[in-house]
Amino acid sequence: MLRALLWDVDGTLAESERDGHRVAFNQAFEAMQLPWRWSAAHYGTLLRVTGGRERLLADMAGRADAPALAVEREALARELHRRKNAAYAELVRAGAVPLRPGVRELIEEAAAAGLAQAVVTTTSRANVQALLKRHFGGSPCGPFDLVLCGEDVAAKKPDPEVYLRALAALRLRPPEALAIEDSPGGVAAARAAQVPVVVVRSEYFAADTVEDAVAIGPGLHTRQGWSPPPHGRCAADGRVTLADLRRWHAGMEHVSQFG
Ligand code: XBP
Ligand code: MG
Repeated sequence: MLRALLWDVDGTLAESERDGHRVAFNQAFEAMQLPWRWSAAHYGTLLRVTGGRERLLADMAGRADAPALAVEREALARELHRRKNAAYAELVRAGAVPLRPGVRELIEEAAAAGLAQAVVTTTSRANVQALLKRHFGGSPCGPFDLVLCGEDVAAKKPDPEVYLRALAALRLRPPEALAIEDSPGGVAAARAAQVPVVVVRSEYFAADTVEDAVAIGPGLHTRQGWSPPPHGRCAADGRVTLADLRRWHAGMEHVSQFG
């Protein structure tokens, strides 16, 4: 039986990367008088590295004008990341990072039905708090019972640690939960923790092959384009409902590969 939804953040709750984190990284480069700027396309490649600080270090490894010593690169990445997170929070406050359509409705529906809900993300706590404050106000956790972030784990996704911690904190067995993810790394993390996953395609992972999801589709705002297709009654606005998630979850209809 489905008892909890475990929500990824970047790409799932919000399309936060291209117009949020990427813009904020570029603002941090500018503020530190560095000539580096990440294009939308280059950022797509860099997203294969999870974690903003780790992403900065991966990019510096390929730059002739990055500091030569590892210790200097570490210090620069830390400072850039701190500035990036501050700039990202400002962008979120200004409304540059909306929730993806259908997200709020499903969160509210699941809460009304008594499901536990957690955030399970590799992003930093400051970023999640800014997003939750902007869109949900109130408590620092917003509508969620639990918020686990990059600082809460020793190993970020695709490591399953964040999922294992969420299951332990909510006292759930993996099949009692359903993860909602957008990236192959996020799906791998959930599956390594034995948690079934629904995949909502996002801008940067639209064409990636995803293995081992119970369902995959273009977003929670529509029941069109999902595999397997939802059946049964649909909401007046045509979005994916909790009943759809329950059916996918109950079916555990593992479709091994979506191109
Ligand atoms: C996505 C990420 C993060 C963000 C940047 O996490 O990989 O690294 O791009 O966040 P998820 P930080 O999809 O699990 O939410 O700079 O705070 O690391
Ligand atoms: Mg994601």
